[in-house]
Amino acid sequence: MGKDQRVKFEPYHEPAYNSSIYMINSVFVPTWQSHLEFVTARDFIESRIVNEHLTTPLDATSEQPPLFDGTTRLYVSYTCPFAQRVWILRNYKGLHDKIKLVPIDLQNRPAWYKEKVYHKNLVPALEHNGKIIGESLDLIKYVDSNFEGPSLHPNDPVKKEFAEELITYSDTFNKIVFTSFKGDTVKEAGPAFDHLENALHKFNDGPFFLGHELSLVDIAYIPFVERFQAFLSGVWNYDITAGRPKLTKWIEEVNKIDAYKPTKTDPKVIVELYSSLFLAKH
Ligand SMILES: N[C@@H](CCC(=O)N[C@@H](CS)C(=O)NCC(=O)O)C(=O)O
Repeated sequence: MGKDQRVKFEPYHEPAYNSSIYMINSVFVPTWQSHLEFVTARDFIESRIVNEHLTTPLDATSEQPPLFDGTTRLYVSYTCPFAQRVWILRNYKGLHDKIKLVPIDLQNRPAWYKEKVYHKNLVPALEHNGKIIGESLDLIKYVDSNFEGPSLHPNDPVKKEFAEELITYSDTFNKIVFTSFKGDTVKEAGPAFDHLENALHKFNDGPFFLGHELSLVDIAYIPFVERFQAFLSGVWNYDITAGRPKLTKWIEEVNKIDAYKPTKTDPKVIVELYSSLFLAKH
């Protein structure tokens, strides 16, 4: 890719996803209370997701939104997998009204972001109760325990230990796969996906890592598996689901989650971006 050509960062809108802009369940059903007894907590949360128009990312020319005025803000980039973790959780817990999404253009970043908001100059960052918090894995735990809605972190000690182990492993997983892009990709990346496949066998009431309910573990992995699947298939013709039935089912179920759909990046953009990052000739 030439120096002046930039990948256009747009949130992915699935063609089958029937709306012109980022619509989730198209309408809030006013009679939900009468149906409440028939729906699970998950259905209930997803039914509360309101239509959300994603705004244009703020760039070097944009004014800073007021800081610490009582609004809770989640600073993201629409294509950042780390930010996507927190974005999915915020959607899943139905926190659209409680946590305002503030997209940042990382290619043309506003100076005030580093100077006034987050000194590390990274996304995601959460502005809450007069402080700024970063680091996506810490943030998903923070949002889960400091905001309303059912917890996505287990109480059961066995599940809790397994969850912590897998959340910690997510950094290793990412490192193995990202490193493989510069080496013998399929051979080096394969064992990382086998690790996920084996982990998904642990609780047989799946399809998720801790059983039948989505948890923070799934949320930690979703954005990265999304990108790796697109890139490995698009460039190496490597299907990460081949011979991995649990991972196949996990991806299938994850893709049904309304809270996740508007956070997805177009696979073509992933292939283009990752090709420019990892396949550049030196
Ligand atoms: N460890 C951080 C990583 C965050 C991160 O690397 N974000 C990238 C975007 S995906 C970023 O802000 N990059 C800007 C930069 O490196 O200057 C987390 O988990 O939140």
